[in-house]
Amino acid sequence: MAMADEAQKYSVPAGARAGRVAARVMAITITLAGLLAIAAGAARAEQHVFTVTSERKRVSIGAGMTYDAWTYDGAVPGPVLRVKQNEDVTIHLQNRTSEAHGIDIMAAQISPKHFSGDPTGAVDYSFKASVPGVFDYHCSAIPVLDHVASGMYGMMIIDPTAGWPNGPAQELTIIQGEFYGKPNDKGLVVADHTKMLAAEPDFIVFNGALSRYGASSPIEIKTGKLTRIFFVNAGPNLASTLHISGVIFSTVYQSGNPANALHDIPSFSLAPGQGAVFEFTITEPGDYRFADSAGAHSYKGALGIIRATP
Ligand SMILES: [Cu+2]
Repeated sequence: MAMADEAQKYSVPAGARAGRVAARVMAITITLAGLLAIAAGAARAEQHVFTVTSERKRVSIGAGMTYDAWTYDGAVPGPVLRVKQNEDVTIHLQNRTSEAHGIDIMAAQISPKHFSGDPTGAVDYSFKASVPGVFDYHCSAIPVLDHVASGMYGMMIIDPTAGWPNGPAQELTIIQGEFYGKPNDKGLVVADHTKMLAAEPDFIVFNGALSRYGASSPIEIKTGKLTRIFFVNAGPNLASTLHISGVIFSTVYQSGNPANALHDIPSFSLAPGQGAVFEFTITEPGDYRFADSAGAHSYKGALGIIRATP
């Protein structure tokens, strides 16, 4: 299961923060200049540095099939990047391929010229995570359609400064994506640009693979506790309408922003590139089917099982 706190391994180690705090405390006994320095330090936002690589990788996409993907860090989707609101974020994208790649994080309010580098060069930029929410990120190299359809997408979570209004929860991260092409006799799905342009995917998946959350590998949660799903529809072409059979979402935060709260919603649609946070509490134990409500989408793979136990 893609637990959201796995993202913390990409963040600044807690020890580094503790060291900075200790340094500030020692300075208190010195001079006025020292005190001013302390004030400046206190105002400085936490800095999160994420180093991500562009890599070609043959990945499993479920049902015995593989795909020659373009990836971040060798996986589809890429890593969950998680910070707190108002923290400073620096992105280092190291390119381990021979073609151009980039990374467009939809939480970054800066010139898009920063998102792509030279064909084989690195990409480096910084921004302030000023708006809370759950955001899509994706490759910015041309054609973007092919790069996203080939696996270059992921999720950034920006936790609100005041925390989530409904408090702690069991958290999940789910990204919906599409694959275009038929498998050959070895199960290798060959990318089909014509189908990408026609917006006719052969497979629609949660977190990169068909049947990732089937009956033999469901998402496991506890009854009676709030569950919070951070969800992004990476597309690149089709809408996603998340529904969990037997569940009405108590709260949906459009774009994952607590300022955009909706209540008692049974299903909710997201265009490509959009995200939302879904909250609910299951009381009765059982297997709960979650799916894209568009029948053709769940038929092509956008479904899974949430298993709730006491
Ligand atoms: Cu790319």
